[in-house]
Amino acid sequence: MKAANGSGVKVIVGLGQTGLSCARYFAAKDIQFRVMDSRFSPPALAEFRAEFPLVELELGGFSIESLLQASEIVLSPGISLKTPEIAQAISSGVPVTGDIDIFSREAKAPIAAITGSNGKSTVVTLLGEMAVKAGRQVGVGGNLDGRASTPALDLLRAGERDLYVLELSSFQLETTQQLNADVVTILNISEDHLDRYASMHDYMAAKQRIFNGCKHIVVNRDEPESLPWSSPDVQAQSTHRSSYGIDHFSAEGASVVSHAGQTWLAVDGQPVIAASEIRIAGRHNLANAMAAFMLGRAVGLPTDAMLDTLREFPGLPHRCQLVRRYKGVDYYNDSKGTNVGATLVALEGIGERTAGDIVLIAGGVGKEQDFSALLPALDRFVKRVVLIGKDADKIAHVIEHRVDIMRATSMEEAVKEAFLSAAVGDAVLLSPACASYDMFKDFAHRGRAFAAAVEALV
Ligand code: UMA
Ligand code: ADP
Repeated sequence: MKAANGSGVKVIVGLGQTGLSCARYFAAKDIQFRVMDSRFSPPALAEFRAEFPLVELELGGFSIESLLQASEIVLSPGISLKTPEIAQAISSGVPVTGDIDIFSREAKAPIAAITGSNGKSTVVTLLGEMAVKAGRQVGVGGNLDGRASTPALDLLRAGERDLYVLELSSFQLETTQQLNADVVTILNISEDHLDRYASMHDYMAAKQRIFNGCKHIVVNRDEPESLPWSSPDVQAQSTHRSSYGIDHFSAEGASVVSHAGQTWLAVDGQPVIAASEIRIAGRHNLANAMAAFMLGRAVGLPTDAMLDTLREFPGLPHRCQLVRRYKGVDYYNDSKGTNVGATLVALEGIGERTAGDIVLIAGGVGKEQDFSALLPALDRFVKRVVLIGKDADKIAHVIEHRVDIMRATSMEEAVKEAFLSAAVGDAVLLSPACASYDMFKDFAHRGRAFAAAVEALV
């Protein structure tokens, strides 16, 4: 691999997982590049130095001179297009792209792409499992978190595939011009990332880019936001559509029906599986199951393999996961509840199945969300909220007149407060409605801290 010291080369901005995957991709194609990151010690630094000792790195800031000389900027999702140096380079005519656009140009197999505010990882993993069960060579990656995460471009290195399943965040879609996916869906929209976007409109506009160039759209009939906008930026006019919905029945696509005294999932009006047979529980997971089924159908997966997977898939950790029952109280870890929409679903799902009340542990980085949307569910199900994290005051300001609140400075303290507040038949739920990075490495770290604190009670 040649080192790039001059101008007119690609500049990869960000040296996390995405930046490293882009570097590997360019190196394999013998394309010259350089890398910059605003941090002095970005996460992929050691791996990068080991793999590319000769490639120039600029750390500790974004140099506008280097950006203006770039033939193209390849922007990592963690960096907004509105970052002043990036915005200046764009207005000077430097083209900007992201890993997902590059991936879509290179991928030789069909792409199923999933976005939405909540449920992405569940649906992506479920669809991946369905494809495996059907004997397909599937590559699953994108915005998936933790150990499951493979940046899109790294999927191309893993040999031949006959299907790709990508989880896409609004951040990744910002730099995606033409995804050209075979099937796409926006699962749902609720407030999130309003610390990055000026408005919900901006956030939704980023998500809408998933439709560009797609062949088939799976629509959630219960969520009008899952439909493509008719705007010049969204090119999805002549695509095939199929749909699913819990509240809105349709004789075509997936619906929920009453059959033999039970709730069933129906396809094209015919019951195919009882809801009770689907292993992931709760109404939101029924929607997730239907989404995965309709996406799988669009890429030709056989029905039997998909239904078997629905019977077997246990769900992902940190999503409404029962940690244990102790002294008659159930302790649930929903650390992946990182926005108000997810916490509402958790409160409703667990509230319905709990005889007593919920003690909720919430708080963290609030991402400028409107926490008043939680009030009706707090009124209905919650006897006390234990607040943690950076935006505890902001949340308290909105909810304290309606529900009893306490503060804690660590997860151990929060769990102890919750334990003292809960009575037999109650549930303690960690569903923070916030991001975790003020106190934890990520949501999984937060979930493990909760589980450890619960075990410590015992
Ligand atoms: N950063 C800087 N300076 C830089 C570059 C990045 O401070 O020069 C910061 C960003 O602001 C961000 C962090 O570093 O806080 C990570 O950014 P990144 O773009 O380097 O991230 P990657 O390591 O490439 O990981 C990204 C996704 N992360 C984000 O979009 C923040 C991962 O999704 C994804 O798995 C990975 O690409 C592979 O596709 C994680 C995530 O948290 C799970 N996503 C957000 C979410 O789901 O809410 C969107
Ligand atoms: P994402 O990858 O979009 O963050 P996950 O599948 O990881 O989605 O779930 C994140 C959170 O959202 C969890 O707390 C989960 O209980 C909740 N959730 C999952 N599916 C849905 C859905 N369809 N609607 C609302 N909330 C959901």
